Amino acid sequence: MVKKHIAAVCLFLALTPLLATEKEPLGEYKSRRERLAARIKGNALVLRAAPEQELVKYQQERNFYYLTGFDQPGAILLLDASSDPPQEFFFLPERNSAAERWTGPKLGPGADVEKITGFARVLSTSDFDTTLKRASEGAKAVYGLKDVESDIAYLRQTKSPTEIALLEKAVQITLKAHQAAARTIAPGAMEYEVQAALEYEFTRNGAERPGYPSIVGSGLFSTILHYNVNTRRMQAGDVVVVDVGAEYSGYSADVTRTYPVSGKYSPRQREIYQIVLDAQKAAIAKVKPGARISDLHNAAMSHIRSKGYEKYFIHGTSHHIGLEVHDVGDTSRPFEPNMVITVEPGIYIPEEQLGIRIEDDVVVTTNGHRVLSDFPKEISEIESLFKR
Ligand SMILES: [Mn+2]
Repeated sequence: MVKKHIAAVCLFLALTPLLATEKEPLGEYKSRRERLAARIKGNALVLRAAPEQELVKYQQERNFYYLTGFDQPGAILLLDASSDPPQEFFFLPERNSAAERWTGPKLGPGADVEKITGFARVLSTSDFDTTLKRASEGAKAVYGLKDVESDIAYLRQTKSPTEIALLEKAVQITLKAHQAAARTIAPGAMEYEVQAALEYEFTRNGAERPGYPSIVGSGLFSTILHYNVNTRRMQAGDVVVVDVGAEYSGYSADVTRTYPVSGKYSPRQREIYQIVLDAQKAAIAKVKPGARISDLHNAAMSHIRSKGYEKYFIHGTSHHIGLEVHDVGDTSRPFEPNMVITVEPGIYIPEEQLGIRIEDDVVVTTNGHRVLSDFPKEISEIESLFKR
């Protein structure tokens, strides 16, 4: 018995590094499955883990991860919401020692794994067909991912305390990356040098990857919203838009600052920068329960319009962040506490090679909001970063 227990602990220790860098308590995933089951009462649901691809870093399908916290290929979740109470089954492929020599040890079905995954029943995928057949007898329908996407998106829009902690960690890493970016930006430096410096901070601080391709756009490219080629040599007098976000334990930050390449904004750059900054502050001030993304956009737009730059503000002001950087869900839904959004107005004037965007990540609180990305954004603060 003792021997068996030691074997289980060894297996657990050996496999722990294969799971996500940081997870939520297993009960959190379970409560999501319960909430989803309540929404699809009377039906059964089958969700499959993302397949493994050769020489591609494994990334679990986001909804599957949200419901299970499990990030290995081959798994299947069966949620039978036709029985009362709902029943859940988790299936794993039998371990394959030959394959594991290529891609490392995996979890297989069995009692030890039930403790690690938080599922009461972890079966072999070879039992899936018969289990599904039994479960679907009493079900109105057997749903797949497409059928429940909007239900899961609804759940994903409000974050648990641990999700907010993971997002805060992603933001903190991203702010270190912005420090590194500001240190690297100089006349004559390449945009990709800035990208390298900031992504080095991502990796060395435990981020899995950039949450989206890092944007380092100088000169004319400051006006291209999703420029990510990053091959231009920066010139004195340019501004450079740095729009980046670390992905930490699955959660992506999204923070933008616009820096002066020579360390000091020109009078014209200051003028436009201040308009964007004031628009951003006006939008952030609107963040509270009950408000909507459209309220933020109206606040930012009305300031920019009052200064005559309406036609140069060509994108939305805000989106949710989470397991995806443009996170899922209804964008017209009124805010609730623990939603996390970006606030990011911008003005882009291609004929002047001048683009300014300022973006922060903000969590909705019970009576207002809290800005997670506490990083210099006043003109004098940004210029101070460059005094070296
Ligand atoms: Mn964004």
